[in-house]
Amino acid sequence: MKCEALLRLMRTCDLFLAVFLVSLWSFCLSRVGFAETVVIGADADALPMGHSVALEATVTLDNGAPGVGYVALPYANVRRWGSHETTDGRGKATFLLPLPNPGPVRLQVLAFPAKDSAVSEWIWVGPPKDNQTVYMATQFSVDDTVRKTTLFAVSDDRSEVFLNGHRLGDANSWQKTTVFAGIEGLMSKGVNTLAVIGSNSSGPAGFLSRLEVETAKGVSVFRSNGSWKGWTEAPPAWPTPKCDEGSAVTVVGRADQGVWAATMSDWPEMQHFSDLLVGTVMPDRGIKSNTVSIKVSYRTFPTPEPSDRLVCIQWEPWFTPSNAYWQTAEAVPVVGYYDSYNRDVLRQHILWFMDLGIDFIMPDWSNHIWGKQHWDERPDSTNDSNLQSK
Ligand SMILES: [Ca+2]
Repeated sequence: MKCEALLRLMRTCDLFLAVFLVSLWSFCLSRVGFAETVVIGADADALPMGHSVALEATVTLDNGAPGVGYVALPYANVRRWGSHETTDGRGKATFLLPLPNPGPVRLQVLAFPAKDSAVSEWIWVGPPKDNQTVYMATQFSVDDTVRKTTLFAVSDDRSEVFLNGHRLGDANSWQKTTVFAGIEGLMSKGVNTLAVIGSNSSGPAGFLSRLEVETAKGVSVFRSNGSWKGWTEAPPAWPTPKCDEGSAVTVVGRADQGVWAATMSDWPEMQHFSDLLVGTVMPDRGIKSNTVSIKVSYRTFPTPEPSDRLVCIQWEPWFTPSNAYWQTAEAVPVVGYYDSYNRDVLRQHILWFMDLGIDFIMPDWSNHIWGKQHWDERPDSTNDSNLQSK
């Protein structure tokens, strides 16, 4: 119906007017879904230190629809503070933010559009071994002329990448994404083959890729996953093997989980992990909310009555960049992904302990000296600069 109307328009109107209207229509379509605002509100404007304020953020698109599935990150005095949340079907995310420091606090929320729910997976051939070389490949069909192709790849430790038999180059980092752009000339309509020689020096091993293929019909994404085939020796016709003959690769994990996600900051499918960490300064990205100001007052604690019963809590101060990673945690703490030695985190923990009537704490970092006969045998992580400096 729209096409018929357009044809009639082009027959009867000036051609330039029609071109202008089509351009305007395309522009309007491209604007649909573009996020416009984040508005926040709090349930209090003053509270005692260590108490929590309830904060609600609402993401609204410029067409008035709710911004669903946005990642919302709260900030206190322009530093990350509090759990990160995803906006619901009404475009809303709610936070319970404990505020440990007396004085004025300016709260803001940054929102980022949700990434694809599907992510690429780290793959390998069998269990990782030291000084190992493996061969992995996938075949996929493209049913239209290819306009643009981009490959994103990460490897632990190294990979040599081939597209339809042509060597694209190496992806030799597990911390930084290697991008192969402008490779559409190597693509063809029909079946294409992406092949990788993976090498592992020691420890964990994996390869991660995302291939974006643009045609007139849109962008198709081909991810590394369990559909790939793997070999321990180069198969016949390498690097364009028949992929119906290999064994399935081993799926090591999702791109946004596991040990690699802790340091890989530029993978296109992932929220920048560093943005989630407590204490990080607000970046100049994302959609910024209004500011809500809260006055946090100082308070004193009564001296406990003498008692023949003492309450102790075991406290695990092991969340540091070189020890436990939050990517493997099943939940997000109320204060967010924290460093145990962040001053605000320590202060809030102590305020909670005091309100709970805890008499003393037992810090546990025994994992650092587990199984050792002597203090001098302690591992490097015991001497973490975070522990020493704080
Ligand atoms: Ca390795």
